[in-house]
Amino acid sequence: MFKHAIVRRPAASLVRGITSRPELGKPDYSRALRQHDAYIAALESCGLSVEVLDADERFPDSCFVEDVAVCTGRFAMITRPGADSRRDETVSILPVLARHFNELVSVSEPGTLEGGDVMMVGDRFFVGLSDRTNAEGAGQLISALERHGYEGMTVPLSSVLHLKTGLAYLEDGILLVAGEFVQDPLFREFTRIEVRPEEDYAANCIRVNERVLVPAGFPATSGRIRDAGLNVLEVDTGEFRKLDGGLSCLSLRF
Ligand code: CIR
Repeated sequence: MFKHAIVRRPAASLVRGITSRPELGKPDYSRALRQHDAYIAALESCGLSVEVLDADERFPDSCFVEDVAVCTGRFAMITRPGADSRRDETVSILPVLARHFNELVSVSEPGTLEGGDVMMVGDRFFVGLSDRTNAEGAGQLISALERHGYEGMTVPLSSVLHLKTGLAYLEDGILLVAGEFVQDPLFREFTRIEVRPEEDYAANCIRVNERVLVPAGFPATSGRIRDAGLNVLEVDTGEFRKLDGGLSCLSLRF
């Protein structure tokens, strides 16, 4: 059960954020702010108290706050983003998390880790090895997890930006899978809901208490999640998609 979420307002510098999809165009800032308002309202409707941090113009990607920390039930880890332009986003999240967690640990050099690469499945954590998260960073997280009685394992990625770009754990043994993960034997134990290739962006959903937040505009995926008996809430993230960002990236939940 999640009680809290932390989000950061998008900065106007968002238009200079990192993207692998320039053909989608630059985000429209006022539309992004409206979508962010609706995202906060969606989290609140799931019973969360949402702490809204001020925009930080120095960092165009800083609204993707999921990447700067990993929050568990027992401790939080401040990451060390692999993207150079995002490296110092962690400085301002530390005092915020210190108010919520008794124990904070940090990834140290030469480790890199981004929260989008970490998927929590009960007491187990899957950690993607990506262009942003290296073996050293994943190893530091897994050691911290093991010290706190959790388990962690790495997952090599081939084409997605982050692990949760292509996977979402929806609780109750249900895993949403897209692309390179559809046939991956590592995830055979789960009841899998497959995301069609043309809807692959919709693999980034989040289960928040009794609901599953699904990006708006992906009817096959939301239909399949509903068919599994889950309560879907659609949220428009179209402007964030232009920067490879989705529903999970926009908050820290704990
Ligand atoms: C980036 O490339 O870092 C941002 N434009 C998008 C980050 C998305 N975060 C996530 O998937 N957790």
